[in-house]
Amino acid sequence: MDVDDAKLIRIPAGGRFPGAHGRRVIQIKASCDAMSDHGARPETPETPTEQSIMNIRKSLLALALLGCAGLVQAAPNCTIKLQGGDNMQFDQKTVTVSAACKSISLELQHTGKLPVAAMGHNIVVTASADADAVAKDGIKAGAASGYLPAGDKRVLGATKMIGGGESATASIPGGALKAGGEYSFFCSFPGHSALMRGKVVVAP
Ligand SMILES: [Cu+2]
Repeated sequence: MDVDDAKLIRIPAGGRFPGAHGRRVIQIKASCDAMSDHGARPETPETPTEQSIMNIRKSLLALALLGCAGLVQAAPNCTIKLQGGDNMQFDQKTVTVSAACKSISLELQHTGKLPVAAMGHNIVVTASADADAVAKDGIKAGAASGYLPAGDKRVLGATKMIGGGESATASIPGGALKAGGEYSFFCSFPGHSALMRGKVVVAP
């Protein structure tokens, strides 16, 4: 049987049993093998006290994680962020903002390639009851006005009309959207508002 140097060094009492040296080596080697079979010392708690300390630590960690989630939920969303592509669709059907926002940002990204004249997109926010009429009047207003009637009080917020690869931002003043009111977002490019439309839910 071969015993390597590293394991020989582990014999603490080699000098104390000169006569039984050979047997001692074999015994030590056997216990080293047993240790390496089981790998490192298992991290199971050894006493009931250790067990309960571990349980308490796990509970505290879970509480801390819950606390973080609560903070994230409590922060009001003040951004309406949408993408629209050459498929004439927004990436969302419903967005939620808070009536407590000091102002609400509109952020539009056109992920397509077509130019604004062929596949222009914007974000227009109105009361849901006004959406159809504003879209219709926008078409009358024409391309030069970005397909939106100028100075229209029904338009609560709108970005400019953009083409593929472009982005645009705008904002809605705080308080313009009331909690629980019915609001919609849509694109006012001719023919787009039926498909490119969604709900703005206003939380308190
Ligand atoms: Cu559009």
